[in-house]
Amino acid sequence: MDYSHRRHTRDTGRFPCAAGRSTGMRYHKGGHGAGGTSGGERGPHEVELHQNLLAANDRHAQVIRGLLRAHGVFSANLMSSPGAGKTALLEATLKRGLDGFVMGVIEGDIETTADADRIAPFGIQVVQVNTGPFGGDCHLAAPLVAGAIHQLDLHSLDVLVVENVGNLVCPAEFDIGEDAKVVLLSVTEGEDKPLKYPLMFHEASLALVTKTDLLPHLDVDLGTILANIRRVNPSARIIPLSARTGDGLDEWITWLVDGAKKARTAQTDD
Ligand SMILES: Nc1nc2c(ncn2[C@@H]2O[C@H](COP(=O)(O)OP(=O)(O)OP(=O)(O)O)[C@@H](O)[C@H]2O)c(=O)[nH]1
Ligand SMILES: [Mg+2]
Repeated sequence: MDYSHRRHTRDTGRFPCAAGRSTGMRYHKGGHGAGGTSGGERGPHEVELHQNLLAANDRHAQVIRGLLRAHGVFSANLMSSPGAGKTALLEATLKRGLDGFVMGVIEGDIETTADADRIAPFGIQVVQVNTGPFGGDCHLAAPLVAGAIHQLDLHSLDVLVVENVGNLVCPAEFDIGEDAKVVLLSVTEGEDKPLKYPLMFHEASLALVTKTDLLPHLDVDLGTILANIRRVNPSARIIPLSARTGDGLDEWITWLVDGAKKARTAQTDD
């Protein structure tokens, strides 16, 4: 078999992303040279615009980071393929509670308010952002998140969870001012995904292997999934869990609560 097409991925280092579609451009983060997003060469103007757009994103991300720190809010950016169980995890988390800490949620999707509608009954602050009106980007960029944060009362929050647009590649390329990137991989997606889509697993400090209740019905080996995540990111914390049965939920909630405590301490120290 001819594997020569693999060179494109190696050459660009990171992966193609539809980011910037609203500007008529395709770009992706990296500084890995000027390799085109689909194998073509980038001209100097395209590279410059690419860099300017990412620099603008990072400036917004820094403003968000400063704002959240000043309010003592711990923030996590949940990223995964569509349907890996991000919203179900948030529902289970809110059902269980955060030991007195208060969580707010930003829901990111291309279209619909379906996920915010699922979170709203818990009576917490939730803002839905849609990328559809801005070109339908497959990820949240910092300016959009900044707009959502301005709709929240940060004084009354301890934790802010941003559920990114379902996509296993692009969201990892954009800093949105979060304290931690969290990747979810459901056991139904197969063992090889960390190796085939390494960027998100590489960038995340926490990996949640979701839907473990389904393992008895699948031909996948949890040990192999964990080993593949570790191959890409040996230092990532990994928590297997099931939003359905609650297995692993306590460990995830403890991670969130620890983050909230640290953010509060850091705010006091400033
Ligand atoms: N069996 C089982 N099903 C789950 C679990 N978590 C989520 N699901 C199901 O998986 C499907 C997708 O879950 P969502 O929470 O909507 O996934 P998502 O990642 O938020 O999806 P997008 O926002 O569209 O990217 C739903 O049918 C859930 O009921 C779990 O722990 N076990
Ligand atoms: Mg969702």
